Amino acid sequence: MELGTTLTRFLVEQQRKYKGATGDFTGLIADIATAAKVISREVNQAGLIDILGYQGVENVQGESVQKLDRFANELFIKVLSHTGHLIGIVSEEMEDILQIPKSAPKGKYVFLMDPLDGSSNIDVNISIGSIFSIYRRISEGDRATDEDFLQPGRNQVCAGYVIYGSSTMLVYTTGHGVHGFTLDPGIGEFLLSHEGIKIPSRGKIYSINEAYDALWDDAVCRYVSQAKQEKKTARYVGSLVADFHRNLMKGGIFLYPKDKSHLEGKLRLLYEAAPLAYIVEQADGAASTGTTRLLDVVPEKLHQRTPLIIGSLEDVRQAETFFKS
Ligand code: AHM
Ligand code: MG
Repeated sequence: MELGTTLTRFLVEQQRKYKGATGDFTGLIADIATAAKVISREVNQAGLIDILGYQGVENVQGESVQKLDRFANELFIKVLSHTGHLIGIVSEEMEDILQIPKSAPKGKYVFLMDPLDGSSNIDVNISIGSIFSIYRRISEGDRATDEDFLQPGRNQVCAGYVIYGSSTMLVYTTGHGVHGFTLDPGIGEFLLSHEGIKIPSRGKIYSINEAYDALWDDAVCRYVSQAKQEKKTARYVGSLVADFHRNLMKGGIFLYPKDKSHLEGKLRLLYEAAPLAYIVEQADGAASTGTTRLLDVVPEKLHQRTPLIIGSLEDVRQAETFFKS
């Protein structure tokens, strides 16, 4: 489709193209885009208004929550609760499942999100992002249950992220390729900028927090030294969406393995790793725990952590040989 097409028109055309499409995603993605525009505006103004700084509370992972995290969480909930498409929401910012209120129509999907990932970077003007994932519910009845959310990533029906960077972009997949839209702030519309994104099968970049090298397993040490021998270059923002987006565009590998102080890894399976894994596979890349395809991991807990190795297909396959040996 022509570059510059609005997201709304693209969604309508996609809905026409795929038989059996109900329009559920057209509505959901349009609503996600609305929330993204508001968050984008707030992120851009964060340096101007007194919205920075920790609020003095901790989220379910025991980390400090910044004001914009909470704002983004509440905004997504407000925008998505009344669409009629969802039955429940899980967020990094909430310990339990949020049930769609009794007053609102219920739908057949569940929504998972990290409403504002990398938020410690906001006050130093580094890109941050929102990540989301959608599954068809499994349970019946008028409440979402754990089993609706504890599905392997391969069951996702939609996943995406928004990056609030030098420009704001929305990137998503519904299983028919990965498409990217750039926000034109002048007209307030997301415009098609990247259709059918494919990640190069090999990249020059490796991204890992090398400060943890003393804590790494032998496999990680050996892989990173191999990457250096191959004259790869290191890039690590420390903001997952930014590190992932750069590698998706240019080719490369991102690793957040488990180590002696992150015994299960750091990143969350359901709303950080799995959505990006679905996107990268749709872009012909790969995602792994080191030994297992990430999308095949069956979650046991809503806020479960996982090791993550993600990026260009050949780079990820090569890294896996170190973890499997
Ligand atoms: P957050 O969800 O608390 O923002 O933490 C997730 C972030 C990711 O964006 C990033 O990839 C990772 O934490 C960086 O962790 P580290 O500082 O240990 O390298
Ligand atoms: Mg996060």
